[in-house]
Amino acid sequence: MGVLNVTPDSFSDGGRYFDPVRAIARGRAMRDEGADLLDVGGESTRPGAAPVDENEELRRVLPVVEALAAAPLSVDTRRPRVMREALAAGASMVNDIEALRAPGALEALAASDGAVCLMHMQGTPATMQQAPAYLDVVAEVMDFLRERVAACERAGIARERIVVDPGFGFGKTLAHNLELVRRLGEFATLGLPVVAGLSRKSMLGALTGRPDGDRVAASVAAALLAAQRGAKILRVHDVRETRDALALWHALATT
Ligand code: HH2
Repeated sequence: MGVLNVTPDSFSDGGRYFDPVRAIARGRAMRDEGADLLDVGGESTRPGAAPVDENEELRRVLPVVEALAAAPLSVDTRRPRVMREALAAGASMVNDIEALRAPGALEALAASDGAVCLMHMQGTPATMQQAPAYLDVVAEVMDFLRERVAACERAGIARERIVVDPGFGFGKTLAHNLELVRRLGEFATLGLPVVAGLSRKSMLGALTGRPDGDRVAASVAAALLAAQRGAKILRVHDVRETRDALALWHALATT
């Protein structure tokens, strides 16, 4: 899954693809590099980010979704209206960091045949990194995801349409993130495809001492480690480099 942030302020690529023409070109380039899915977002959710106006979010994402929706594409949003309009414009999946908790979000998905990525987050982007706390981060994240899957099923969204994501960096300390990577294999018990989004995140900066523009090597390593622990969808900025690493692992696994 290639990350396409149509925002002026995303943490690692904010502003680079804010112009829709550049965003569309970047989406096509990521597909050429081997992305099976693009994730188009119009609102930064980096720690401390302020919410974006709904009309502004639509203005950012819709032209890009329309231009790229001939192949699989998800829209990264928490807003039911953006979900509905993006699905109507051809998006095949909604990627929601709030796991469809906004009023009307379950209904927006249920009224479509789109897929959904349910992500765990403790708190909100504005405050989530202030004091994240868990007794057992893996158990609590899995309990939350189980509950959201059940809510989806009650709303009429079949399991076949659902993927889950532990939400690296969303209300988690470095120790929590490392524990989630270490025990990512346990998420297989949910019986659904697992998404892992570690690309360029601050935990990689904390471990390497590198700024967000210089975390490609750590990101590729993180993606590979997540894949080896069972992640089926890797949310990455650096598609070509991640593909190369996966090619090596697959060759070793299949020869
Ligand atoms: N991470 C970000 C945004 N959306 N969605 C899922 N499912 N999983 C993630 O880990 C995830 C996500 C944050 O990264 P990015 O889009 O690069 O930055 P920003 O939120 O600043 O736009």
